[in-house]
Amino acid sequence: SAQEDYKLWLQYAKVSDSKLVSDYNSNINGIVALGNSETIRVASKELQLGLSSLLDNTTVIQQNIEAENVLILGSKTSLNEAISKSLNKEFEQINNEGYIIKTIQIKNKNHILITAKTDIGVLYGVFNFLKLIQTNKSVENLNIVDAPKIDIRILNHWDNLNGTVERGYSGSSLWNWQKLPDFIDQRYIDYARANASIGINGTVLNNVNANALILTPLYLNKVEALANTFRPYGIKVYLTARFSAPIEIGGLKTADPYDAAVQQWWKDKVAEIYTRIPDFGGFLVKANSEGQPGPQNYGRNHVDGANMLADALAPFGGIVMWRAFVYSEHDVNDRAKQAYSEFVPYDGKFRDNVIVQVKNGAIDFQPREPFHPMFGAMPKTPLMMEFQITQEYLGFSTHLVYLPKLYQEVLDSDTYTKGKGSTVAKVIDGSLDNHKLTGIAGVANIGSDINWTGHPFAQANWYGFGRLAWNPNLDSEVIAEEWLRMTFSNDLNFVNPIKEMMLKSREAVVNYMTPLGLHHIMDTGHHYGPGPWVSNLSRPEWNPVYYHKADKNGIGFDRSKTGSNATSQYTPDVAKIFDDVKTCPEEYLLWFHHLPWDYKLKNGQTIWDGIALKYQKGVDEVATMNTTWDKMNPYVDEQRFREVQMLLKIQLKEAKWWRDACLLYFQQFSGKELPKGVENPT
Ligand code: GCW
Repeated sequence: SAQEDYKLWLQYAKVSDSKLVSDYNSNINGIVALGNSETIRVASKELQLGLSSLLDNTTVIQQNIEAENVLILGSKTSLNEAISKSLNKEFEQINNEGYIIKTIQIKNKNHILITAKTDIGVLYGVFNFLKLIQTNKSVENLNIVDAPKIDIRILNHWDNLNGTVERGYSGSSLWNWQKLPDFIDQRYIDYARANASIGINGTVLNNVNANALILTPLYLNKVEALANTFRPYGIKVYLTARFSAPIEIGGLKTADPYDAAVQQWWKDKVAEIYTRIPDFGGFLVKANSEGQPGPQNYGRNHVDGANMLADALAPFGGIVMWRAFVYSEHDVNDRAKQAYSEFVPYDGKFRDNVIVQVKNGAIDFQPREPFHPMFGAMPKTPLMMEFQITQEYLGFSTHLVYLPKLYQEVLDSDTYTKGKGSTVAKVIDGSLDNHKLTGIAGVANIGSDINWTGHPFAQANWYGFGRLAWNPNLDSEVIAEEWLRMTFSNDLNFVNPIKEMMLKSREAVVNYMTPLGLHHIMDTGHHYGPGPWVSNLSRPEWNPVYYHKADKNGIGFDRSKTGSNATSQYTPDVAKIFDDVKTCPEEYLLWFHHLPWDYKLKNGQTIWDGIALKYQKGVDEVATMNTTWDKMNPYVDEQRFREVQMLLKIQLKEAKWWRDACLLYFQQFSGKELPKGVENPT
């Protein structure tokens, strides 16, 4: 029902196995919550909500540990000394946000303790304890010690102040600026609960294509109300800073970062924000990219701009997340090279409280891109990851695509900057170059739709982003399984086939949209559906033909030594692999090489046949997704079952649309017949 749609992975559906229910209940005879912060209050409330609905366990909060099998929650300082000491080893293994869930004995009686160094850690522990029950795991002899590997785990909302969401496909913005600050929508609280349950600890409320008005008192008053709402859940609020704000709302003539009045304006503005929001996180900035103002407007550079804002934030502990997604209209030889060229020379020049936010690939959130060459290339600068959770180029909220597969592929990629094993994950968790400031951002797919994300399965991408932000080494398969169990059912007749469907969905979309390294051939502007043909957009790099370069001689973008030489931005070990058409992984073949239509792939097929068969394979995979889902009626409530069924039917229709459009278009150049096995255009 609509309720289930809304509840995300916090369904807390009654555990169906009665033996399990009684096992759980025998371990939970009461709750003792130590401490009286707002966070401890929401943690015990969540526990009561979860236990009553999962187990009909209506145990109440008790003052003393009298019974056996009490659930005790509280941070280290609230524990009695003996218990706290007995956990010294565990406490040493966690940071401020980590947690411990452990079966302990007090006076020979068993209890479950959920503890941490901070109350927020306790809240994370509570959600993870509930997850054990949600996924039908045992709660006997518990000994779980877990802590996040990345500090800033943050959502980026591309939400405009008028309620629209740039690249948002699930309704309008959650933030009701008109009713704030006095009206606190229950959605804000449920948003915070959902995020806290997966460890997300920050949110940028507004679009990187920024409106300076967010920094005026009128809006800051509303932002403050949201910050107050999110605080108990450990979520800090951040804002985007429009670089020209000193002119637009400050009445200054310039926004030049070298101008003393401009510097002072930002200092005053930041101080004003902190009087309202003492734990304000900082600014996210898109500057000198796609028409946004920035330091280059004044002949200054990224370092000048970022450091000016960093200096204003530093006294309060705030940070600047400065985006590397820049490309100018002037150098269009290869757009993929621009971020690296503009940023790498500045390595080591940014203040300590600046972190450079880099998209996972060098173009723009494609179904598949090789990892961004900036990862590993700026050892003296902390870099944070920017993933897109909203599916701008992957079928909006209509297509089912399980993105943690994509995220994991990027995180596991090896930069080789310090030899084998220098993965992107190690760059962003700070371990490769010893950085203290670490972060990972996801461009949110959340909106006002009842189910938050438009597609019921797009909830898994929000969930999976949070889980990988907590621990970038987690396996996307494990994440899919826990999400399915919490969101739908623990029945293996459901979990196993649907997990497989999710895991295959990412490769399916690559196959039916952009196989073998093709990219950015979506229809221009909105990026939905195929559009590999010439468009009439003014800038060449907005035109799909710029990316595939198909002609009578072949197809693909030569980024090797003989072409744009973008390969040279990778470390020599990696560059060598990509450069040589023989060693270049075939999934990136046309990303790095322009090849004749009858070039032979490893399996003996020509490029033309290979492309055609991949498109067909993508269609076939979506057909299989449909038949798999059609059998799931018994395990899913009627509404969600039908929603997914209708969406998968559209996805199949559109996978064929992609195949037919792209093959008919490319066929003009290849001049070849479709190979056997590829359906003729319908
Ligand atoms: O992917 C492109 C989008 C723009 C977006 C930009 C960016 C917010 O098409 O809508 O602007 O990237 O990341 O800045």
